[in-house]
Amino acid sequence: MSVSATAVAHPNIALIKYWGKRDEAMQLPATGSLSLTLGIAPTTTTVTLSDDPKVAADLGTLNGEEMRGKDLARVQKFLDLVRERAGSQAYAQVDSVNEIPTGAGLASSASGFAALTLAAAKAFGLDYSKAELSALARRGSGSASRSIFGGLVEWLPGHDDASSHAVELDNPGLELSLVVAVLSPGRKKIDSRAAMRQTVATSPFFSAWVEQVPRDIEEMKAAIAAADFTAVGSLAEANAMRMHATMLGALPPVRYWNSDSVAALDLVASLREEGTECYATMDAGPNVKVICRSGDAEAIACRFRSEFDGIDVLVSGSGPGAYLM
Ligand code: 2P0
Repeated sequence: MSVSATAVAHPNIALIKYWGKRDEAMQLPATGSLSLTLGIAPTTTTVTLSDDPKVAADLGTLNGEEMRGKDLARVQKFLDLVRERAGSQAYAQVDSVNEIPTGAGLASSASGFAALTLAAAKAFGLDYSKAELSALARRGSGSASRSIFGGLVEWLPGHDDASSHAVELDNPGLELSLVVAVLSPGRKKIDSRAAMRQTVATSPFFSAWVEQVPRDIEEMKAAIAAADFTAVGSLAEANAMRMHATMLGALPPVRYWNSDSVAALDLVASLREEGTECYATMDAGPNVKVICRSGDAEAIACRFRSEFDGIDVLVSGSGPGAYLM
């Protein structure tokens, strides 16, 4: 009988962003980061070890379609690492279902590699702590280290492979929600890994970013501890703008925004002027995510639906860490 394990993980959205690595091979980030794990749009992944000696490679499906090219190569490289740790020769079949548009700056690689980490660790018999699972997930995709945990999460930059993992933060009283305006569900033109590399190599603003982020993290942790929504939201928005400013300084510039993104940022500013306190954040894509108090989320989502014809608008509160089925 073949060994199989299934895991579920949710995307996360960074309030203080991860942008740039100090070690590409080990996936060590230039700075820490801090995120909220969402309660929507999970990835469910089943890893089945092959007991057929004719199978000589890992294979997979994503949303029912065969994985190929770069996506498959990334999964295979990750499973090579898991095999090495487990002292196994077995190849695996990976079947993954993503309930969010893949590659659209909605953190599908975070939920994807977090679910793959948990399912693969179980199937290959690695008895890992959550911190160890988080460090392993990081090797697949940096932001996946955060989706191992639920709620508010800090990814510690660490000094080596084992120490660069995420931890769950106490949340003494913030009821945060995110409204995700899916302005463009297509695959992004430049993937975040290549865009980060370009930013690190060419943006004259990158050193200022690396100096600023640790300050932003400390300030954010103090705001969370004080349950100060205004401080959390305004700092998250400022940090996202700083990240995009840093990548706009690259050569050639990395610009994920489109004209709808700018219109959405304007709408967030208008809502605030009208008395609904909310703040914007953006990742490696044109979509805008609105950080708000949970009680305001539905009204903000309604407003986005009426201002942007035909777009998907998702609402999410805080979600759980990755778990086995
Ligand atoms: C974040 N992003 O903190 C930032 C903000 C996108 C913008 O983490 O190369 O897919 O696999 O480590 O994790 C996207 O980066 O990159 C990301 P790799 P990943 O959420």
